[in-house]
Amino acid sequence: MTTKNLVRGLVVATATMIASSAIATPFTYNVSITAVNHLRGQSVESTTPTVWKNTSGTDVELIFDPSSTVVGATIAIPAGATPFTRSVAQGESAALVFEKTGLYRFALSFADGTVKSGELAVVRPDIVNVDVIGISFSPKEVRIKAGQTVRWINTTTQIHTVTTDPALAANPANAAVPTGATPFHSGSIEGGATFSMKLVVPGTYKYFCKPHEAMGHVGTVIVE
Ligand SMILES: [Cu+2]
Repeated sequence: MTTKNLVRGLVVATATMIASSAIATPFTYNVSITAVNHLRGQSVESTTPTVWKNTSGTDVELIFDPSSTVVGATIAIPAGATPFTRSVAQGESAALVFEKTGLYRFALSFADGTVKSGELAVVRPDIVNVDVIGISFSPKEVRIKAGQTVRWINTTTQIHTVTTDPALAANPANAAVPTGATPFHSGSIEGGATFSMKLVVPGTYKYFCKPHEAMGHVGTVIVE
C-alpha cells in the first residue's frame, strides 16, 4: 500500500493505492477544506475521483470558472477543461473528477466572505485498469500512452490469462505485438488476482485469454 501525503499548511491529500494482489476497490483522493487553508501542491490522477469534504464550519463555493471574478484569487483551468462552480455546504462533501490533465487554479469562496485560492495538478495515471468480467475484458479495447502500465484485474473466480504470443494461440490472429516489442504471457491469473504490464513500444497489442480464446475472450491495447 502506497500512501502519498502532499502537505501544505493544514491540508492533507491522501492517495491510497490498492494492493496489487487484491481485487480493485474504488479509491479516492480526500481533500479537506478548512476555513484557513490555501490548497497548494496537490497532485491527483485524472481518472481518480477527488472527494472535497467541507470541514470549515461554513458553506463554501469551489470556483473553477475563469469567467468568475473573485477578488484575491486567480482562476485558470487547462485548455479543454469545463469550467464549473460547486457549492459544498458545511459538513458535506463533493466528489469531482478532473478529466483534463494540467494545472487548475481555483478559488474557495466561503459564506462568511473569506476567499482562499488553491492549485491542483492533475496528472495522467500511471496505471490503466482493465477488468476481467465473466469471459470479457472491460474495456475490450484500451488506448494508453507509451510508458503507462495496464493492470488486468480478475474480478471472477476463474483462471484467465493475458497472452500476446501468437505461438500460444489457437488462432494466431488473436495475438500480436508491435515490431520491436516482445510478446508476453501472464501465466494463470487466479480469481481476485491482477497482472500488470508496462508497455513502452507504441503500436497495437492484441491479446487473448488462453482458457477462453475459443469463446472470444480477447482484447486490444493501443499504445500511442
Ligand atoms: Cu478468460
